[in-house]
Amino acid sequence: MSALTLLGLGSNVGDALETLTAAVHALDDVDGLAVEDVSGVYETPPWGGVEQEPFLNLVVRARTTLEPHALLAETQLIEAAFGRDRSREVRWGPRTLDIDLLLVGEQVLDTPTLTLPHPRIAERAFVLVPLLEVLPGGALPDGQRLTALLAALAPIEGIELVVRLEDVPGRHVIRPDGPVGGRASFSRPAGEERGPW
Ligand code: A4P
Ligand code: MG
Repeated sequence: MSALTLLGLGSNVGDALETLTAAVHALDDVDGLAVEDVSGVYETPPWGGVEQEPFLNLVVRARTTLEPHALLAETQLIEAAFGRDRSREVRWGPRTLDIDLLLVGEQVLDTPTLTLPHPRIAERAFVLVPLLEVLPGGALPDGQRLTALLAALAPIEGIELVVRLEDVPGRHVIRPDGPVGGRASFSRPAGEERGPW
């Protein structure tokens, strides 16, 4: 049985677009994780009070057979592979790559190393805007609708769609077994009337 998982990616150090593109590929290469869809890439004002460059953010929707801590271990390996050095970081400061586990199925967890859903989804338009793109009609496990959470943050300023990865020449995000042609290689499943869970 696989679980639907939503991962939030952010970068504001180095070539953020290059990093995010490569990170999506790296996620898809993880055994037990298959990327289904990727949101647009958004430029977002820094959240959290640290003065720093704007971020690029996107959200990945994937299926996973990994249990959440194993998934976190994989995402942290990818963060490290992109040069992230946690020992030199300021909280909510600049990042070459941050990967947050936003949702893993309907799991609710609160352990020293992993909290699910991610505890700051509701405060972050930079998460909710791309998340809604790949999970329209989505809700948190406690039933709160993502649209309601985003509406509560209004007015939202400074979040701009920069590009879709599939539209960047030479940076196509292509699944080896994906469809040929079409808009996105990570296609949305047809007819999701019942909601994604
Ligand atoms: N951890 C617990 N739960 C989770 C989870 N659901 N997903 C633990 C991922 N990690 C989780 O992570 C610290 C520890 O949290 C991990 O070792 C893991 O065991 P972290 O990424 O260093 O920091 P954090 O405390 O999780 O903070 P958070 O909320 O992820 O924020 P960051 O990463 O510090 O924020 N502004 C914009 N516009 N866009 C951004 O992407 N990013 C940051 C960096 C600040 N401002 C931003 C952005
Ligand atoms: Mg994080």
